[in-house]
This record gives sequence, structure tokens and C-alpha cells, in this order.
Amino acid sequence: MTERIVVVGAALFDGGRLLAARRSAPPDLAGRWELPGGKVEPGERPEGALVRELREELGVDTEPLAPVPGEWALRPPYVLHVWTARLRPGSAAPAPLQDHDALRWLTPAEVWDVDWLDQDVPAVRATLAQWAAEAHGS
Ligand code: DCM
Repeated sequence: MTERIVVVGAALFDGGRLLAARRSAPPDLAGRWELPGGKVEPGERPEGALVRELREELGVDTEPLAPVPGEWALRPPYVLHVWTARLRPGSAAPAPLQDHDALRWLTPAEVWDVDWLDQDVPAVRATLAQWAAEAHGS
């Protein structure tokens, strides 16, 4: 049996908005939007991978907050997990340094305005459910 490899995506929140990143590569994913992140390396914790990937791809300093319950299938052997995160005080603003060519901070009303990767859609939906629950104090 092939080992599964976790890709961790960030639900990065700032000022009540969620960051979406448009992929510039590979060609089959280019132009579609994702929760930015990447593969967890052997021996690495998912939240460590998240901080590393966001620094590499977006130049930001982030604090992981909590996992969003769920696991979503990507192309085998990859599966997608999501963690909420926020910018640490003093972090630079995110910039599309690697893998992306556009970024958007989405209000709750704007979340479905972007063309998310198919596999990110259920993950974004789960993130929104958690976001709504937090907003209502539960
Ligand atoms: N991926 C995805 N959704 C995300 C993040 C990544 O479907 N939110 C996929 C794209 C790649 C793989 O995971 O096939 C690894 O991502 P990366 O190339 O960013 O390391």
C-alpha cells in the first residue's frame, strides 16, 4: 500500500478576510485558486509545514491556529488537510513569490467569487463552516 502524503493548506485570516491564492503552475492547475500550502515533509508536523510553505511562497510570518476537521483526496498519494492561521504581528503582507500569480483577501460574501481548485471546494466549505461557528461564539 502506498503511504499517503499530507498536503497542508492554510486558511489564513486577517481582518475578517480569507486569503485565496491563484496558482501559476503546473499548467493543469494554473489560473485556479487555492488555500496556499504544500507537502508535509518526512518528520515534519503539519503546522510546521504550513509556516514553512507560507514563508517560502508568500513571504509571510504566520501562526497556525487549529486544524479544520476533515481530509480531502488529491491525486494519490496526496490528501489535503487545512489549518487556520493568522499573520504574526510585524509580518510582511503576503506577496505571490512562488507558485502563484495573484492573491485576494475574501470577505465571507466573496468566498465563492473565485474559481477554487475542485479539490479545494469541500475544504473551503468546511473552513467556512468553522469560521461561521467561531463568529457566532460557539
Ligand atoms: N494542492 C491542492 N490544494 C491546495 C494545495 C495544494 O490541490 N490547497 C495540490 C497541488 C499539488 C500538490 O497539492 O498537486 C502539492 O502542492 P504544491 O505544489 O503547492 O507543493
